[in-house]
Amino acid sequence: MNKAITQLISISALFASVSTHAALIDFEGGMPGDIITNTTIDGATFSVTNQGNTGGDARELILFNSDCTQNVDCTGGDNDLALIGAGNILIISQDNNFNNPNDSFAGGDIAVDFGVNITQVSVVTVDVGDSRGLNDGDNFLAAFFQGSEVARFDILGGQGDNNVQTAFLSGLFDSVVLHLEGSGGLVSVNFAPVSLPA
Ligand SMILES: [Ca+2]
Ligand SMILES: [Ca+2]
Ligand SMILES: [Ca+2]
Ligand SMILES: [Ca+2]
Repeated sequence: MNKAITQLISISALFASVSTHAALIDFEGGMPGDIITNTTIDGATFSVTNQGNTGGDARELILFNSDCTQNVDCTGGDNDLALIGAGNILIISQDNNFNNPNDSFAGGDIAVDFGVNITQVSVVTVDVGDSRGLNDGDNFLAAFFQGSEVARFDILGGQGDNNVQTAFLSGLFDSVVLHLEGSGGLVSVNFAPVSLPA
């Protein structure tokens, strides 16, 4: 095999391995109540810390159906997570009742480990920084490179129930953490890999 073909193949392989990691994760691949803790979706692994427990077991990351009518029929009485059109969103379960998903009032840190270096991420949230007296920056999205924080986006406080916000970060990092002081849901994660060398 000549050198040009070898290079072409290796570039193609690199492109393929990189492009598989660019993704919009919207949690439509599962069902409400599915446990997402330590699950990998499109190359990104979701985990949670500092979320407390149900009185027994650690609170799990689960899916919640946000296509419910505000003030009427959301599971677990969580009408403040209604966001018509968003379908499944990710929450920290209050009580690990997977038949009646309900987000936790106690918050926690939802980590997304991309497994590769990325350059930008957008995280859409619902009901984060609601009317519970939280201030700007109490909730935030932080980016980490090899374990060190490199950037932070402060999510606004005092925005009311059902508010939707987008946290955006760019730079070079391999994981992000969504820090929640209280209740709220993660609607989507959109991330881009490092670009190929010219
Ligand atoms: Ca709630
Ligand atoms: Ca969704
Ligand atoms: Ca709740
Ligand atoms: Ca709320």
